[in-house]
Parts: sequence; C-alpha cells; structure tokens
Amino acid sequence: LNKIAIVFILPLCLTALAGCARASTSQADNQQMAAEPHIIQSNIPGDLDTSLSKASENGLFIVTVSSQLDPVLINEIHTWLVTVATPQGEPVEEANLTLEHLMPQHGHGMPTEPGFTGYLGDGQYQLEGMKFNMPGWWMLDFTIQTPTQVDTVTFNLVLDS
Ligand SMILES: [Cu+2]
Repeated sequence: LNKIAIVFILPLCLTALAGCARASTSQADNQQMAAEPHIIQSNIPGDLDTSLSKASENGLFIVTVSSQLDPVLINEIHTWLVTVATPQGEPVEEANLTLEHLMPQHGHGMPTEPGFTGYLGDGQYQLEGMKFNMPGWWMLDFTIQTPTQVDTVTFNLVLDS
C-alpha cells in the first residue's frame, strides 16, 4: 500500500512543484515588464499639454523651458535654458536639475546625453547637448532638487520633420 501511494503521490508533487516554479517565473517576468520605464504609447493624446511654462507636479516650482535654437530643428545639437522660480515668482538659485528624455511612441530618448552645465543667474540653468534625432512627440522630464525640496515637471514637444 505504501509503495502504491508513493508511486501515485510523487508525480503529483513534482507536477505541483513544476507548476509553482512556472507561476513564480512568469510573475517575475511580469514585474520586470511593469518596472520597464519605456511604455510605448501608440497615439499622441488629443489634449497633450505642450506649454513651455508650468507648475511642477506638486506645485513647488514654476518651470519655464526655452530652446536657444528656435524653431527647434531635427539633428542639431543645441542648448536650452530652464528657468526655475518659486510660486511667488522668486528665482530658485540652488537647484540641482536632471533631465530624462523620451519619445513615448518609440521607447527611446535622444542619442546625446544632455547635461546642465551652468547657472546663469535669475533662476536660469543652462542645458547643453540637446539633440532631437526624429520628428514626433518628445517628453522632457525634469527633476528639480534644492537643499530642502524636490519636485518633477514634464514638458511635451511635438516636432515637425
Ligand atoms: Cu523616435
């Protein structure tokens, strides 16, 4: 009787274990995909906000961006200015800014690594190395960190060919 039980129960256990392993593997895959930051969006939203001056997500800063190359041309390396102010309009002097750039429909960013290279006074920060290598929808995600506060802001840009 014991032998029969082992013969029947052992394969059941192995099957259950294998199923368990498969389930946890696919769950890990799903989590990896969910963590993937570049989610491809098929369409440009009809109500896309393309303003170049706006409050940051939590309202801590008013951020204004402007390209030194106007209009922005494809495949030209150029400089932008990012101006950071308080909601009361005072310049924010000691911010540390970073940029993430993305074409949401394509899942890629710029071919260059743009960087903040200088503070020009009056809350203006110089951003060099901008290069949009394709026409279409671009997202510019800025993180603004001061000694006491941090906030983010996203700008959208739709470039013609
Ligand atoms: Cu692209």
